Amino acid sequence: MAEAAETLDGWYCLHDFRTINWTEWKAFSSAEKQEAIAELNQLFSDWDLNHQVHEGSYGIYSILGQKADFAFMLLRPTMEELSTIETQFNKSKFAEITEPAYSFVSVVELSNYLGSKNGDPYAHPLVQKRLKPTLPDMGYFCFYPMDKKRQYGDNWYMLPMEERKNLMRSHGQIGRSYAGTITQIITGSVGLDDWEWGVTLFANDPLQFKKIVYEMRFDEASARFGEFGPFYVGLHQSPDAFIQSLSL
Ligand code: 76R
Repeated sequence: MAEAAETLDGWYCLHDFRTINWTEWKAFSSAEKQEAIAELNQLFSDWDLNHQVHEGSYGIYSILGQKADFAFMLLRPTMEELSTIETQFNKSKFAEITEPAYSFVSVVELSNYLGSKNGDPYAHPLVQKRLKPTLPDMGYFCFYPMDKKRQYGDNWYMLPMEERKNLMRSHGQIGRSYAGTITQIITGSVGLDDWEWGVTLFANDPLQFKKIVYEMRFDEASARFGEFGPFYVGLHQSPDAFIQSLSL
């Protein structure tokens, strides 16, 4: 058996994609709209408070294309908290006129391919910062799930550790050349959802998503072993902007 990679695991993560049934929203009376907006404001201000005291984080994104209209990315120390938030939202007036589009359950993950073996890796402040990330205030968001191949001949999970380390080193080098341009959060979902990882990217220029993903396609870790699910791209929205967009 190949040596298993060890993971460092941080906050749990829910990516929740929904569409809006505009016909139903427009049919709401103004009292119903007000009720829906007041509830949303309350929910968002709870999320914001949690984010300020660094007990979790959240992002609201307006999704382009027909796969979804908006997405919430929510991070919390426990699954229970995520479950509570999901139920709170589902019971809200606004949720009555939304429909599920896609969701992804995972946990923020760092692997041991490139880290040093000395001491407790969790003790490192930089590791803590990456395992409990504050979602960046960058203009654009990109999410997609992925797997590493398990096919005869190209089975990532049967490669020796040394070989996987070399491949991840090259992958990390490409990644680091986008420092300051792309912020990435890798969340692990083996045993939690249908794919092995969620890749969430943030940038101020959406073209950089295309650049990094394309460049990585030529790198062996992705070229040979990467398998990809659906891509979602969107714009970061403040709670106020999200609510404003309902009345446009
Ligand atoms: O965590 C680190 O910074 C160390 C280096 C590193 C690891 C171990 C790293 C760096 N990644 C790691 C692991 Mn990554 N990453 C992706 C994608 O579209 C594609 O082809 C792949 C999707 C992108 C865009 C990306 C970006 N990475 C992983 C893993 C887990 C693999 C495993 O355990 O087998 C996956 C699935 C994955 C996928 N990666 C970086 C980036 C970027 C931008 C970096 C540099 C981060 C930085 O140092 O700032």
